Amino acid sequence: MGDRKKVILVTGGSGLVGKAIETVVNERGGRQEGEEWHFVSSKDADLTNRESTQELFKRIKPTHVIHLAALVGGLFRNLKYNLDFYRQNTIINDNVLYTSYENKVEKVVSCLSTCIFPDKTIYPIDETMIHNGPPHNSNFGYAYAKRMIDVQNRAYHSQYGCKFTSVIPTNVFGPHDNFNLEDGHVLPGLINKVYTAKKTNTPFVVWGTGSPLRQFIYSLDLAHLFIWVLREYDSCDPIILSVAEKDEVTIKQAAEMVVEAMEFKGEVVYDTTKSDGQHKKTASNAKLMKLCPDFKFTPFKQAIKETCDWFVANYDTLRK
Ligand code: NAP
Ligand code: GFB
Repeated sequence: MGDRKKVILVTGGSGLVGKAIETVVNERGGRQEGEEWHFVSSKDADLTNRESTQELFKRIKPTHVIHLAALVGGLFRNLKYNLDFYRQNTIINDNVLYTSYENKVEKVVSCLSTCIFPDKTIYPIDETMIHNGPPHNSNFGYAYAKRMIDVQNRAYHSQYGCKFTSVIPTNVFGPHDNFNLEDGHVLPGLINKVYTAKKTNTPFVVWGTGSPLRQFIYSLDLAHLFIWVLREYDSCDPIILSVAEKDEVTIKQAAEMVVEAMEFKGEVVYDTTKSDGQHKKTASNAKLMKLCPDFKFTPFKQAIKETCDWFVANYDTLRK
């Protein structure tokens, strides 16, 4: 990473992925000698505002940026607010990428998502398919905003030679997630609902049919991979960061894992009046595994258990 003192700015540093990277940097050997890491949230700068973005960069003077900040949500939040997801994220991304260019940041790693791929596609999906057709209608606003990061990265590279790249995580879960039932993703939603069902002796309600398929990556595993991308991955082309296709599970299987981890003994019901969203978005992690053949993902059952334990221990202060 060059020989200037490394100052790494992590936008979205207070979120699920940001806190995982902070844990790995501060507690699990992710920091290298002499590096300065800054994990920022909207309290440090509202990145939808160009001036506050520029002030943040002037203050921190980053040499590297991990760009996570975004309006983020699960299926049901996306279904309701496609315009907000498009506008807020395109504004944040333009501010962060342009300000990184203005401040001669050596490398920026931004974040896409496997839900942005074409809905009608062949499987497994790989990095070459991002723009091959419209995304699933449930989150088209978010998906197009994210796809534009890839377009901007290529444009900054071709016009100014900037080393701007991106990663494409699959569904992420772990400590510090957003456990809010309306806004959050499926695993935090299931954990929150089982906790309440257990406490109130009521049925645990899973939304949808339980048949959709997902690949889930533990936030702490993603954090290790993000740090590897920052240090070692030198292409502008995006790279999928996901567990293997074979590790894909149904929502029903995920719900059963949460029931087991939370030791819930009550009734489980499926509310099929709620949307299933995208049936599947099976992604290939072949490119990652070719570059990191020895990387080991945390077993799903262990990751779910650690997340449930974190949820129970932090119930009073977490986002719900
Ligand atoms: P999160 O927990 O909701 O955190 C979002 C972060 O962005 C927070 O730190 C938030 O700061 C910050 N932020 C939002 N609006 C901002 C603004 N206007 N100015 C400054 N900061 C702002 O999200 P996450 O799950 O960690 O997601 C991180 C990245 O991973 C995102 O780019 C997301 O698209 C991507 N991703 C997530 C998943 C997933 O399943 N979670 C899957 C694939 C990709 P505050 O705390 O101050 O609001
Ligand atoms: O994580 P999730 O909300 O989003 O998962 P997506 C939705 C799936 O889980 C649907 C089922 O099949 C839901 O019916 N589900 C069951 C639940 N119970 C629940 C629950 O309590 N909460 C939630 N949220 N779902 C998102 C994209 O798609 O993927 C985002 O919309 C983002 O943009 C994210 O990229 C990674 O996986 O369907």
